[in-house]
This record gives sequence, structure tokens and C-alpha cells, in this order.
Amino acid sequence: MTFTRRTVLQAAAASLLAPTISRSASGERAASSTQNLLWYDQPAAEWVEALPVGNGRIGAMVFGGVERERLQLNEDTLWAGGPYDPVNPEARAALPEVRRLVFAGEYEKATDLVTAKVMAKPLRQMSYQSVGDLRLTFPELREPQSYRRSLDIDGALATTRFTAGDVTYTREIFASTPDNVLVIRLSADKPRSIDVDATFHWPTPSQPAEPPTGTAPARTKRIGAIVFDDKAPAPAGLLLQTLPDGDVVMRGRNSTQHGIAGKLTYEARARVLNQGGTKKSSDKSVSIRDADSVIILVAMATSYRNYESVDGDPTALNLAALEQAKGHAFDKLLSRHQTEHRRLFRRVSIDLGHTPAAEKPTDARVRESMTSNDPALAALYYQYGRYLLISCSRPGTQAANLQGLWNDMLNPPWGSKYTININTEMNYWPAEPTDLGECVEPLIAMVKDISVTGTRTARTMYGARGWVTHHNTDLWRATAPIDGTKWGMWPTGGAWLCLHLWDRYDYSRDVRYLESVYPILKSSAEFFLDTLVEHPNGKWLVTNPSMSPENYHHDEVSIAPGPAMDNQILRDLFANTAQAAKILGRDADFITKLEATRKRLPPDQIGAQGHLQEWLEDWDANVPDIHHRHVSHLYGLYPSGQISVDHTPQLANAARKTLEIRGDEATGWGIGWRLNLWARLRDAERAHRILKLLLGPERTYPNLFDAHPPFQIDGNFGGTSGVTEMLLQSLKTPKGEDEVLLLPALPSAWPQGSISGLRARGGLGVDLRWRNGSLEECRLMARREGTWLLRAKQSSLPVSLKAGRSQTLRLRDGALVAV
Ligand code: FUC
Repeated sequence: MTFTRRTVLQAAAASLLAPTISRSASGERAASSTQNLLWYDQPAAEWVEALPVGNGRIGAMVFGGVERERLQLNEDTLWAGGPYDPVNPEARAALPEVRRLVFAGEYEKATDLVTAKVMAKPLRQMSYQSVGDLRLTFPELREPQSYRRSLDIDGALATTRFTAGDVTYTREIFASTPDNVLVIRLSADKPRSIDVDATFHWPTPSQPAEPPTGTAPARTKRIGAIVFDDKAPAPAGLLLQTLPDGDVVMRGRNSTQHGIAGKLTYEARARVLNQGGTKKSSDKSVSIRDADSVIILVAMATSYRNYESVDGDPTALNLAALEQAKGHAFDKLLSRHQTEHRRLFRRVSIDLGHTPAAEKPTDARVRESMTSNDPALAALYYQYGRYLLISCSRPGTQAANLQGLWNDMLNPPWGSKYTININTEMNYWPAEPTDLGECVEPLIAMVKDISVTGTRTARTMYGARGWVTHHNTDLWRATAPIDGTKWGMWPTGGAWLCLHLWDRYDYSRDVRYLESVYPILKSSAEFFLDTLVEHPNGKWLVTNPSMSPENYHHDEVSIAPGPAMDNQILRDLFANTAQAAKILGRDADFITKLEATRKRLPPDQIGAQGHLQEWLEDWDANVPDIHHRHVSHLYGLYPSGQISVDHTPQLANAARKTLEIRGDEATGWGIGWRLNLWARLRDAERAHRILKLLLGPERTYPNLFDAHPPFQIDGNFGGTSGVTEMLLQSLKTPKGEDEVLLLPALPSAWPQGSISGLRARGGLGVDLRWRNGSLEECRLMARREGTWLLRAKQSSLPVSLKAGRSQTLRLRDGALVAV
């Protein structure tokens, strides 16, 4: 296929004249503008140009090829290995000596002892794996006259359209939640125009060795849309065949990794349904000739039931899904799918302004974004983050991993696991404020599992009550410290995850939900009540051994007592758990214990450069990497609200100083975090500058996936969260009142705009409209009765609302007033 300049221009013109047609929930045809559209005038040549669809559990990357189409497939329980427990029983006896060495400042010796006696066995966790590809070959298609592919994130539909000869071909692909299958429709504007061969292909192992934690491995150049790479032999035991009933199936077994045997079986199954023409099956593929249209339903499943049990029947699951889906016409499948997607997606809409830059294809917008004025790209990126979360994390599915749901490798970077010293948490930052609370359910389910496996780890490794997990986990809910002492010896991952359990309550104030997670909060707190140790200064109780995630305080040494982040996380854990106990009317003695212990956690300290100290000692000025990507000790500023411009101004200044020293440049998620932090510091222009960095071509791929590099989805979610923080912040005053900041970091680049459907703590819905850089109108809608302190610029106004009531606010002469 060749793409001439003329073709490109024609396609661009065609795209403006004929926007993607999508079908609305009501079944009406509606034209979606480019507002919620990613579009391109050539197929994807690289995986990071392909477009993601997903129903939370299964997904595909759509390349949009013309004579060959590649759909790279994922199922969220296809991970390497099988049920295992990597806890190291030698740890318990070694820990007292480790603690002594740490307090004596013998960090290298402490590191060596942890390496010898404490780390997990095996030292690595399992990888998330690709299912492979669905491959479509269109024998007669050549030389398209115009071409365009797009992803409509409002309709959750990927479309490829082009003309070849005198026929216009359209291919539509979506991943249905209600019907549990991928749906592909191949259609043409002339009858009997469709010839296609459909088959599966296994994934190519593309990454030889797991990368060391903390570094960014280069992504190898891999196959694009046009050439199928068949060099890698089929993995042992893989079966690819066409069954007598006409289904094409690929069945296999997951990989053995790090000595843990692959215990899962999986199946991908395609049912090819033609309208008109003929259908013929060969060994491994189905061929359709002269059809008017073709629908392909793809079901995928593994034998995973839960982290302890792998005896599910993927064939039975797939057959059930296909039988259900087959009963509906395409339009019905699409409308059921879009109704469900839009139920979540349309809760929030955003308008940051529109310039001619927005008319270009998405890859050009990203390429030019550092110099263009394209506020609509920020809005698109914002909604794309919400699209991705809806598409990779839904009730009943696995939580969003490092790549959400989308991964084309058997051994992806960092195993595409759950890194819980920032990345997994960042994935869920946008959920509550952008009204996607349901999408947090898989995270909560995962934490419930880890609280069980982590109880074993707490008991065996630490001789402690409660549960613990360290800096990573996987499908099998492994909780012991991994990768190496310098990254893994951090016991506070579970405590951080508890913040998400709490926030789910705090945004909804659903007491029944709180009751269901209270035992997990309590048990996490118990672990720290049992393991915090007296600091030699006789004042503090600290974690030991621990570390400030992934930062060395001296060459190659990270192990340390009581890093600032741990103290901040534990202040939240103890406060939230105590408050939960009070709300539920339970455990009075436990509350007293939590409050007393909390008082003995080391306070945040300001170091010699006026910065916020990362450790108990002021090592910050001499660390090996002063521009380190992690900013762990700023957890207190964001996501927590312990540090704030209004209530702890000195600490906020120190946090600012730390950010200045660290610099803006970082990995994708590192920039995403900095964006949220500068928004909390209410530096609108700095936040906007950082957002530009995030949207620039070094940190955003053509398909708008975040580039660590390589692809890591956390930056996308950090970006959506950061834009929310620029427009709305939901905090607490020291007295515990719900405080809502309107437009706290509105940059001059967005002089007018609006956002609707945001949420603040306490079940408050917030719509905002601004003009000339100033609030024009704020509309509040209370889902629950409550009182909120609304703040805009220098003005504040307490507002009390009963459930279901709304209130409009305006700024008059600089003062917020209810109208
Ligand atoms: C942490 C980070 C790395 C990467 C990895 C998945 O280890 O330090 O940058 O994001 O997680």
C-alpha cells in the first residue's frame, strides 16, 4: 500500500467533511466531532500507533491495515506462572540485626543482609502476557484512494475507512462489556465486495530479559500493520485450528517464569459470520469470498478463577459468550455496548477551547504540541484517560496494570505488573474526581486478595499481625519484597493502597461500603502497630527497614529508617482507620492506640536548602541523583492533603523548593506526578508547562499512550488527574471540613472553558464555567447531605445542601455568592 501526499490530503479533507458515524445509545445516527476523536491518515506502523479498545477484561490494539489487519489481543488474567507464595521464611530471624545495622548507619551491611536473607523467592514476580493476534488478510485490496482510521472515545469504537477501486470499505471494532466479546464488522458500500481470510497468531517474544527496576528499557521496533512477522516458532503445546463448527481457535498455556510453572490454559475463539458470499474453512483459517458484510466475534478466556485456583474452563466461557452475542444483530450489539460505555464516559465533559491546531490528525497534534496552541489536545488527552480507565478496569475484571490492559509481549517491561510504590496508585487517581468510582472496584478486589496473602507474609517474615505488601504485586497476589534490596525493601505499599479504599468511601460516604473494607484498613494498621520500632532518639516510632521509593541516599544505598513518605502514608492510614472506626462505632481502644502511635511518627522536616526532607537525616543535597523521577516525600502534598498552601504554608514552600531542585523533566509518570503537585501549589503556569511536557512527542506516543518510555499507562492517568487538580481540588481543612477549591490553577492558555460532572469528597457534583480567566458560574449538586467550604481566589463560602439539591454560585466583585 502506498500513501501519497495526495492521498493524505484527500483523507484529511474527507475526515472533516465526513466525520465518523457512530450510533448513539438511542439508536440515532449522530456525528461525533473531533472533540472525542483520535484519527490518522495512515495505518499504524508501530504498536504505539495502534488504537486500544477494551471492555475491562479483554481488549485489542487495532492497527488499521488495508490489505492486512492486525488486532493484537489481550485477556487480563493471562499472566505467566501459577499460584505461588514467594515469602522467605529466613527473613524473620534476620530482621532484628537488619534493624540494628540500619540504626547504626551501616547501610551497606544492612543491604547485604536483606539481600541474603529477606528477599522473596523467587526474586521476581510473574509477567502479564499477550494472547497473540487476530489476523485478517484481504487478498484483493490494494492502493486505497483515501484512508482514515479513528478511535471515537465517546462511542468506544475504532473505525478504519478507505476507498479502493470504486468501493468504500468500513471496518468497525469494539470490545463489548454487556456481551463480553470483541465485535468486528467489515462492510462495503457495494454488495459482494468483501473477501477476507481470518486466523490467529501467537505473540512473538519481544523482550529477552526483564529490565532492572528503575531503568527504562528501549522498546524494540516490532511489526507494523503491513507485514506479519512469522519468524518466532509457535510456543510448545499451542494449538491453532479451525473446528468443524467453523470457529477458529487458538489454545495454549501461559509461560513458566522464574521457576514458577505456567499453570493456566487459555483459548481465543473467533466466529466468522458472513452476509452473502461463501465461507470455507481450511486448517487454521476461515475464508470468506464475495460477502456483502462480515461480522467476526472474538471471545477470549483463561482457566484463572482466582489467585489460588486455575481450573476454569476457557472453552466453556468462550462458547457461552459467543452464543449470547450471536443472538444479537450488529446494531444491537453496538448500541448495548455504547449505552454502557456512555453511562460512565458522559458523566464528565470538558471544553478548554478550540483552535485550528485541533483540525489536524492526532499524531501531527502530538508532534507539534510543544509549540502549538492546542488546548483541545489537553481536553482530548483528559477524556482519553477516562476512556482508558473505563476500558481496562471495570467491576469483575483485573485492576489496571502498568499497561492497563494492552500488552503485546510475553515478557513486557517490568512484567507489566502492579508497581505499588506509585504506578498502580496513579492509575486510579482520576477515578473518584472524574466520577468513575465503579472503575476502582478491581483495585479494591485486588487489595482484598493481597490483604489475605499479605497476612501470611506479615506473619512469616515479620512475626506481625495484620498484612503487608512491598513495592510490587502480580496476578497471584505475591506480597514479599522483590527485584533487589535497593527497590523492594519497602513495606508501605499496602498502606498506600488503603488510601484508595478510604477515598472510595470519602467521595461516596457510603457507610455500608466502609464497613466492608474496614477490616482491611484495620489489619493494615495492625501490621504497623506491631512493626514500627523505637528510633534511637527515643522520640519517634519508625519503619525499619524501609526506603524512600527507589531513591539512593548514598551511592547504591536506599535502605533507611522512617523515610518521610512512610510517615506521611502512615499518618493517613492511622487517621483514616481511626475515623472509619468512629463512624462505624467500633474498637474504642484501638482508636486510642492509633491516635497515640500517630503522634509519635516523625514530622515532616525542612532541610538546609529550604526543601522538604526525604529522609530523617538531611541527605538530600548530596544524593547521587538530585533529579530523581520519584518524588515520594511529596506524597504529603499530593495525593494526600497533609501539606497545603493554606494550612501548612512552610511545608508547602519546602515542597516547592524540592520540586525546583528535582526539576520538571522525568519519566511519563514522573511528569504526571509533578503536574498534580504544581497544581496543588496553585502554580497554574508551571502546571501548564508541565502538562505540555507530558503531551509532547517525547512523553506521548502517536496513539496518545504515555511514554515512560516505553509505554506505561500511569502517565495517562496522572495527566487526567493533574488537569482535574488544576480546575478543582477537594481537600480537608485541619478541622476536617470538606473544602472545595474552584479553578485553583487555571492557566492563561485556557482563558475560557467549562467542565461538568466532577466530584468532590462527600458526594458533591461540581460543574464549572469560566471566562476571561475567572469563574463565571459553579453549579453544585449534592448526592448526599453535607456542608462544604467553597473557595475561589481569595473568597470562601460555606454551602449546606440536602441530598438531591443543587446550588449555583458566582463570583461577584471577587466574592463567591449563591444565586
Ligand atoms: C518503578 C519506577 C520505574 C517504572 C517501574 C515500573 O520502579 O521507578 O520508573 O515506572 O516502576
